[in-house]
Amino acid sequence: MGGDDFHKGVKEPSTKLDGSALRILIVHTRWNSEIVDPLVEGSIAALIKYGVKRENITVRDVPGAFELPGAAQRLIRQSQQHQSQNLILGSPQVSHILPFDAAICVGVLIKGSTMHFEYIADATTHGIMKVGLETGVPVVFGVLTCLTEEQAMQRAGIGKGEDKGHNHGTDWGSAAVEMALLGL
Ligand code: DLZ
Repeated sequence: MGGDDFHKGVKEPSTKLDGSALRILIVHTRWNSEIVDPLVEGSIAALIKYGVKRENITVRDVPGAFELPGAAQRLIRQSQQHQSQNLILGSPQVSHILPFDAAICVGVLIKGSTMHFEYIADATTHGIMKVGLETGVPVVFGVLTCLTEEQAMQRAGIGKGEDKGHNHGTDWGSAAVEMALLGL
């Protein structure tokens, strides 16, 4: 470990990922949208790189990070209910509504001068983990918890210096495909 060959971040997956049959949900915040939007774009670019069809990517927004787990849970559950209704009714009219195979929650929390950051970060992190475990659908944690705006911009690939940083959204997109394929 360490030295010149140290690989910071996540390595490419060891097996070829084919996301062409997957349906992915992205829920993102409107808080800090100038940083969140490139992260969402990075996630979508990675999903498409791994074969997910653009029409099978659903993007929804919520006000802030605190709302991410609740919204993700409702949208995942809704998609699962549509599927069981289809199975019961055998209805060809609604058979295009299929459950999501994975979700990505995207947001950016930036520390302020009060305890707000700590409470929201804690609730959001645990909430997102819980949604994944309770619905059985992998939910990728795409929330940056940064001390400064500059840190967040670096992690969205829009840093102000010569080094623009790395867009972590791309890692979240590949994680979603990889985790979704574990269940197929
Ligand atoms: C209130 C608040 C604050 C102070 N900071 C952020 C932030 O940095 N990022 C974010 O996504 N949301 C923030 N919010 C909003 C809360 O997440 C939430 O939307 C509100 O408290 C309403 O429930």
